Amino acid sequence: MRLVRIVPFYLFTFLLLVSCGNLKKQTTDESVSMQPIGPAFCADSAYQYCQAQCDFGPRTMNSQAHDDCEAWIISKFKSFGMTVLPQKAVLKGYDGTPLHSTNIIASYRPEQKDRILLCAHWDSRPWADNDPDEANWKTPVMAANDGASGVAVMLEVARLLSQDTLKLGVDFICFDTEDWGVPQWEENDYEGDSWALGSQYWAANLHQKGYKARFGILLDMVGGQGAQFYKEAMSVQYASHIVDKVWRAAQVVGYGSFFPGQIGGGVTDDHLPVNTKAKIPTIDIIPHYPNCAQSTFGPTWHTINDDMAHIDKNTLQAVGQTLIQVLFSEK
Ligand code: AHN
Ligand code: ZN
Repeated sequence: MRLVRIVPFYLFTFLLLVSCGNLKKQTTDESVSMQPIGPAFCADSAYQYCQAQCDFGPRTMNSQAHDDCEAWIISKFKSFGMTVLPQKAVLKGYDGTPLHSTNIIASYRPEQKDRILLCAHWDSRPWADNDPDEANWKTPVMAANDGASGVAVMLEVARLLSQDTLKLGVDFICFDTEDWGVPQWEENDYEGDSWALGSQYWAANLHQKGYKARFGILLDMVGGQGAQFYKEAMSVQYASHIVDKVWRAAQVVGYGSFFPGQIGGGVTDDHLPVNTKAKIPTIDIIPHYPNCAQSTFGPTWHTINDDMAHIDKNTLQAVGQTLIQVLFSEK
C-alpha cells in the first residue's frame, strides 16, 4: 500500500526535474560560449584611443579638430589591416546649417559574406546644453564618453582582430553627425529628426549595394564612471535575441553587474535607422542611470564634464570583453 503512494511521488519529482532541465536548455542562448573565449580586451589601450581623440579637442562638425581626428581614426583602422571607406556627404542641420559629414567604414575580412556590424558615433556635440550652468550651454562638449569611448572600444577590438583569427567579417562603422540634435535652449519648433543624421544617411545610402550583417551592436557612451547598461527598449523591440546574446556574454565573462536584466528607457539613436531602414537587427549598448538628477544618461551627459577625468577603464573593459565574447562565440 505504501509503495503505491510513494512511487507516483518519485515519478512526479523525476518528471519535474527533467522538464526543468528542458526549460533551462530553452532559455540558454547556445550562440554564446559558456566559457570565456577569445583574446583579452585591453582597457589601457582603449583608454589611450579615447585620450588620443580628445587630444584633438571637441570634434564638432565643420571644425579642424573634426577633420584631424577623422584622418587619425582612418589611419588607426588601416594600421590594423582593415579596409577603410570614408563615406562623405553634406547633411543639413535642423536649422539648415550644412554639415560636412564623414561616416568611416572599416572592414575586417571584406571578402567574407557572413558579417557582424559594430558601430558608434565619433562626432562631438557642439553645445553643452545639459550643463547645470547656463553659461556653458554654447560651449562644445569634449565628448570623451559621448563619442570617443565607442570608437576607442572598436579600435581595440580591431587591434585584437589583427592579431587573432575570426572567420566572420566585421564592419566597424564610425557614424558622423549623431549629436547635432536641436539644443534644449532652442525655442522654435523644428521639423524632422535632427539626431543621428550620419546613420540616417548611411542607412539610405549603404556603402555596398544590398549590404547585410547577421546583426549590429551600437556602442554609445561605453566608458563612463558608474555606468550600467540596462536593456534599451528599442533594442528589445527590434532585436531581443541579440540583447539576450550580449547580456549572456557579459555574464560569462564576469561583467554581469554592468548589464542588469531590467529594461531602461527607449532612446533615439543610431541603431534606429539601422533597424528600420537597413533592416539589420541592431541593439544599443547605452548606460541608464535611474537615480541621476542631471540625466538618465548620467551626470556628464552633454555637459562640460564629459572629459577624460570621468572615463573609467573598468567600464571600457566590461563592454570590450563582452564584445569579444560575442564575436568569438559566433559560428
Ligand atoms: C536624444 O537625446 C533624443 N537621444 C540621445 C542620443 C544621443 C545623444 N546619444 C548620445 N548623444
Ligand atoms: Zn550626445
